[in-house]
Amino acid sequence: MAEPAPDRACVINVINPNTTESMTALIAQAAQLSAGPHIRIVGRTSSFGPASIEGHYDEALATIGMLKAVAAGDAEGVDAHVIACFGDPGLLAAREITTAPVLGIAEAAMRAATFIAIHFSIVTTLTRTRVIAEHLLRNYGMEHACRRVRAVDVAVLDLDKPDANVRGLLLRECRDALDHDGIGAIVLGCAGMADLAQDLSSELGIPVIDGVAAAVRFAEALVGLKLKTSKVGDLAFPIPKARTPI
Ligand code: 2AL
Repeated sequence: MAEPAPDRACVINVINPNTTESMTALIAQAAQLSAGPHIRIVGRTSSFGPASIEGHYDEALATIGMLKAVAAGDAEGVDAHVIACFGDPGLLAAREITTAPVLGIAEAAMRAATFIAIHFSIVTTLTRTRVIAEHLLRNYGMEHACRRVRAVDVAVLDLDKPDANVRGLLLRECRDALDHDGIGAIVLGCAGMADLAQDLSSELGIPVIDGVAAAVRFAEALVGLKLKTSKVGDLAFPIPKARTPI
């Protein structure tokens, strides 16, 4: 029997909604490493907003730059978008303005966790950002599955600083979660932790889920299934009206 012709390359627009280029490079590399063959990752840095997203104000500002990055990806004809920040800032707004699938890394990681475990814990950056994950858990109907939202108290922009000992802190917090939370999986709560998941998983002997990889693979699956964001009902294009251009 003849082999099916490989699909044309699928292009995924991986948006870092903060304005830090070095973080985009880390995210894009992790995305490409976790993607299947025939997947091309376009890493895109927000052109507007905060250098890192660590609170509600940061999220509100970051949403504008993220939406511009979705529009830029659509103009290039990408097949799907990933919002690579664990607060999934502006996820539903992004789904309104495009027909391509849009995945947020928090939702993707949480859903991946529930496919392979009954309960999970999240390990995020600053204690202050825990409330963002808690709100998402409620919105996504995942409260029952998440045992605890933990933090290592490292700022997003310190994650790649060798002095911050991020691997050591994450290892300690994940081990504590494993010993005390009654969980089967751990979700990492920041895109800037994407390069650490596999190493932590091997060291701890428990699935450690990076949302960037999960979102890229779910995006691939939706593109493969030829499923697009529905324009019927709640995610229809925004109602035309006078708006200040973004
Ligand atoms: C994040 C993230 O993923 N990117 C960012 O700027 N802030 N999340 C977090 N919990 O701090």
